[in-house]
Amino acid sequence: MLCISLAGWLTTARAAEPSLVTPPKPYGPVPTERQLRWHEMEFYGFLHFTVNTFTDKEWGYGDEKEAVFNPTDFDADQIVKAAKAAGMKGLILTAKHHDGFCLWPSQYTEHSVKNSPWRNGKGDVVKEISQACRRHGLRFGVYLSPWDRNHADYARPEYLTYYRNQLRELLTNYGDIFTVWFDGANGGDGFYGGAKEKRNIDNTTYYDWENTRKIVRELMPLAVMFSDAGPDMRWVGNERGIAGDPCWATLNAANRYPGGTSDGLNSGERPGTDWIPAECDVSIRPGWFYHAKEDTRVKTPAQLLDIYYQSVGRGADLNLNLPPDRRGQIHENDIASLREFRRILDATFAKDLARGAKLTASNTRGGAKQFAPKNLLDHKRDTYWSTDDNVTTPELVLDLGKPTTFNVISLREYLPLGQRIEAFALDQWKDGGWVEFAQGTSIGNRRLVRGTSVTTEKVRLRINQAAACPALSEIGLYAEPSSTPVTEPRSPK
Ligand code: FUL
Ligand code: CA
Repeated sequence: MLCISLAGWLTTARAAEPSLVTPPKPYGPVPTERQLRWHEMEFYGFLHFTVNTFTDKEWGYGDEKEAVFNPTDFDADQIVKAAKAAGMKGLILTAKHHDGFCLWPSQYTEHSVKNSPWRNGKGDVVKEISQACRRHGLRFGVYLSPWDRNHADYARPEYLTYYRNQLRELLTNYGDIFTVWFDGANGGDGFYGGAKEKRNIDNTTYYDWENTRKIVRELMPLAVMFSDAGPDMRWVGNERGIAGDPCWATLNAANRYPGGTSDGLNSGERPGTDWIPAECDVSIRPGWFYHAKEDTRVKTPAQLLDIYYQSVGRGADLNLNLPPDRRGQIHENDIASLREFRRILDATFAKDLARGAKLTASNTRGGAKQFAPKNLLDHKRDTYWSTDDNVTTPELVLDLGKPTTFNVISLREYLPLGQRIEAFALDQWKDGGWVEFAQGTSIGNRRLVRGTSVTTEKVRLRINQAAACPALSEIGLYAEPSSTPVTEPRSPK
């Protein structure tokens, strides 16, 4: 008797108090708070700007006169507004590229804007861009090239002190910094204070990365650090902006370092010891720096869309480079391409055709509301559908109530519980039966399945393989405007 009434009480309590159903345990490595913030950005930009802009080079030798840096009409607001209009959530400026010229008046070198004619030597590009970012609601980050072809001490221990002093300057004087971008390039030869010789360093030891990274953690605890090897996000292994398929957010970080092997970076490693998701960096033009001869070679809206679907749409973040020209502004051709790219994305994602759909899942964790399928339609990352621990291949049906046409499906996993889903398929209801129209592997922060249009009343998502019961926070259906341009042939992988 007692047993029965106790059981009855438990059942009632469970229904009224869904928190009694415990959430799934995390699977594998999981993102940190700073990484979660970064995942939410999805799309931001690079600004490659320095003496190269005026010498028409991609890599300065380090002997450039400060006098060559002289933008005729530098306009930080124009630059930041162009990025914002494109939908970027932040900008990363080359505060110092390989040539060693500093875009801020560093107290540790004479090789900077302070000895240029621009703003009579009183200018500070880092300051102007960081402040414009703040004004327009974008986050700001810095690229500080470890390789320095100007500095006399490069390759000696003294240079490391110089490099770290500069890092401290950038992280102390310019407000909040969302990322520090550590490049892995080292081509050997350079000016090096007049020595004009080849200087090779051992990438595994010279920069003492462990201690260099501590400076960032100390001064800017929420900043994410980029390099080939993380620690917070990794290079995707190519400069075309294309993530692997699959693209896992996990990697085995041991024995990796900036400039080290690119094996495994494109697709990540599964199951992987560390959460180090991919960043896809690519320039809107062939080069990273502005060259007038490339004014006609700006990527088209169709090419930018392909890149977006193959980067953001595979769970990575996209870092698209916009090189300011000799005026110190983003060229009109780049702006025109970005504008059309953004217009199409906005038109695509303005309406979620899955909104209002009736959802039925083959299993819901503990039968609890907290883990119910409707969490998939609220556009909130922190609510999700999950299943009982032993159910790793559930199905979900979306009843749209009427024939609906779409060609993009958006999925997101609930990242704090790790990357769990390994394979899925999508079916449409057609002539009284289910017909598969797409399949995929990794999801992570986001998977955008983009294909030809499907018209159906019902869609079924099948999780075919998962390392642990799935935790999915979003499913959405979208239609690209019929006028969307396509690249012919589709850009190669
Ligand atoms: C590379 C550099 O060598 C390029 O100049 C550019 O900055 C690119 C983003 O990273 O390693
Ligand atoms: Ca949700």
